[in-house]
Amino acid sequence: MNGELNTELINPVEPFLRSDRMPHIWCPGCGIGTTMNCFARALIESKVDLQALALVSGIGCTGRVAGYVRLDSFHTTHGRAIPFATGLKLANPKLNVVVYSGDGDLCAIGGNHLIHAARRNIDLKVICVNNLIYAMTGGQTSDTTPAHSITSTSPYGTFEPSFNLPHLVEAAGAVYVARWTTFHVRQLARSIGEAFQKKGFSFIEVISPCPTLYQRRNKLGDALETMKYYKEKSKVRNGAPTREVGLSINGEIAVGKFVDCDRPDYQTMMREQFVESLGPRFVEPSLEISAETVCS
Ligand SMILES: Cc1ncc(C[n+]2csc(CCOP(=O)(O)OP(=O)(O)O)c2C)c(N)n1
Ligand code: SF4
Ligand SMILES: [Mg+2]
Repeated sequence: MNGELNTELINPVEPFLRSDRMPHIWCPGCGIGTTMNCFARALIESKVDLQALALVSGIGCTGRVAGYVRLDSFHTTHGRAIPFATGLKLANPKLNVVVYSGDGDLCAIGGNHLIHAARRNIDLKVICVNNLIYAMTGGQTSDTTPAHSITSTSPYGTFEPSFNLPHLVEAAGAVYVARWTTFHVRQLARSIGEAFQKKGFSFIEVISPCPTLYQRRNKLGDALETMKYYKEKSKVRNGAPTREVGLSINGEIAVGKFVDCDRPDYQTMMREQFVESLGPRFVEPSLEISAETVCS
């Protein structure tokens, strides 16, 4: 080491960021940036063709990911990332389509789209950053807030049962389901890479801290204390029955790959149906979009 800064050494994920958009809006200690780092590393490691990749987000703190990645990305309306992504995938089946959004966006307002995309086995890779609340709007109780948590809308504690997301999406038909926390950066990057190898509806839940709204109100400490908490509370349970992996306020956080199976995806089933019913009249759809199609 000669004491000089080596300017050749840049952070390997930097090329994936729109640096001109920095500084970002996320609070210090927020977990969303960590998930993005893992996502970028998964792209590097799995050598995914970036020209054939689209990323779709909804609205929320997590939804801002779409604005910060140097990829073809779309920041859609609240709860509508999955239908938007479905349209992209159907129009251009060669695309790898990633949906990257929050628990509220994907599973509350967008919950109906989530279960039907899983049922249809649309070939999407869904990354759900679950900070257990609606963060962007002030920390309201969401569909994933564990009972007895304090939130802005439940100052005396929530009491309603929350969704167990891995169980929900498996029951609806997902072919790949995993959960990690922002402490498990390597495992998360590996899972995202695996999802790129799957054809069908893949769902990765990432338990992520919102120090500003959830951690603070629930006296869970700062970002570093939350990492220690995640380390202490998580237990790797690959292959665990998803009905057993629901979250509770201070209980174990089961992490791992829970589901990895295969069944025909939506477009394969559609083609098979048309071939069967149309016989020789079936014409393979062209993926070329002509100028007339675009302009008409
Ligand atoms: C139709 C509609 N309803 C409500 C809102 C307000 N809103 C914006 S973000 C959000 C919640 C986002 O929560 P989540 O998806 O968990 O993202 P987070 O901010 O926690 O990352 C809500 C309710 C909106 N933008 N549009
Ligand atoms: S409010 Fe919470 S989720 Fe949103 S940026 Fe801040 S720490 Fe992250
Ligand atoms: Mg949220």
